[in-house]
Amino acid sequence: SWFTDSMREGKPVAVETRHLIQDAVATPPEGSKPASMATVSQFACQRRTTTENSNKKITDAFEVLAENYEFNEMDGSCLAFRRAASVLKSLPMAVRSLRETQDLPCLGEHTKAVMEEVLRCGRSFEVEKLLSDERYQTFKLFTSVFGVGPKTADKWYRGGLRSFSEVLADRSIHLNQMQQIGFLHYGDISGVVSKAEARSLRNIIDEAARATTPAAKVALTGGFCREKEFGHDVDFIVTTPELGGEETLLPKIIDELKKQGMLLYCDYHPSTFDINKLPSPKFEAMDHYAKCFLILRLEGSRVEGGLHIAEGDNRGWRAVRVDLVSPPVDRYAFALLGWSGSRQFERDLRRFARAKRGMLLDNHALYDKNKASSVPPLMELYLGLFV
Ligand code: DCT
Ligand code: MG
Repeated sequence: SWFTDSMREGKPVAVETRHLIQDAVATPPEGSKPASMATVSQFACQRRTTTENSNKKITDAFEVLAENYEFNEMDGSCLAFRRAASVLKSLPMAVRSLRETQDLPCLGEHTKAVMEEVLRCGRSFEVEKLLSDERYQTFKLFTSVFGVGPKTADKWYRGGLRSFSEVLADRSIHLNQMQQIGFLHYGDISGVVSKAEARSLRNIIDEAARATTPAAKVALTGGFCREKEFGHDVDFIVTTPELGGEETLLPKIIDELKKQGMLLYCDYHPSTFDINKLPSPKFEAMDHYAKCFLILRLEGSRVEGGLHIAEGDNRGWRAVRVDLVSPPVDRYAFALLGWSGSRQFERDLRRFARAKRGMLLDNHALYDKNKASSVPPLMELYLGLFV
């Protein structure tokens, strides 16, 4: 590949990927009224992104509506509310009036109406109505089970089911393995994972990877690499410096975790990645790297400060969701960029690449349509991983 060729030839570090990212995440220049809402970009990747949120009341309302649109598979409206929430989250201050938001991007009539109500009354009638709506409540409950999406929730709801006990008692329902395990560990998996638990899992995955493949490297990604305090799972990228070595990496790590008695569930998907099929003409939600969706048994003794579980729970362990993805090392930078999140940031980074740079970005590559060639991945990231 170009990557190993340029390594061998000692070619200078490719910088185009970095420029794209730097351009994309650039804050407004000095003196351009950074606090002004007029300077806010329509691309999440060009906005300030912190974990602080000065407009939580409004964004919480937007997220309930977005979630309900997701349940109803109304993708356009769902995206509109997620985009609007993302814009408001990026503001350094609380919005006080609708007038202040007139120059903000991604706010339509509906989002503005909801926002106005929250500003005026402290809540939205539409959201309150939804929160007490039986269908919304039931979908929220059912989709909180690992392996249950809006389609299954809809089927159960239309079958007249409203609670877990009704689902479990219904003999006409066949739960797949994922859903069975989802119910079995429901209390643990529907709860959040703490930063300390994520750190402990990082050590566990690191040890399991290196026990079987000494040169293997593990990187924490997803919400915890964005400094989130809590997450619904813990995401890792694992690879080896040797191209091709990644093919056996996940099965070996899975075996090791099993040997240690930690593996409660494993859904492994081998790689379907084919470098000759790049660039992908259409963005696909899931990349082609080998990956596995796991549920691990995490011992409290391995977590600094203890497990994040209910007081009085004396089991000494909990179940946690862990995702591992294993790209070939020359794809590492793109995999890391794609898995770091947030979802909105990733979506807009791809949109920015296409609309503003004439480039196609996905978790495998950055392709320059103008030059009809792929842009080499960030060498610094690669080097950072293996020094
Ligand atoms: N991702 C994406 N598009 C999606 C889903 C995920 O680009 N539709 C990327 C961004 C985040 C990363 O994959 C991991 O996904 P999650 O674990 O779902 O997100 P997270 O940011 O880690 O959030 P959480 O804390 O809830 O796990
Ligand atoms: Mg995550």
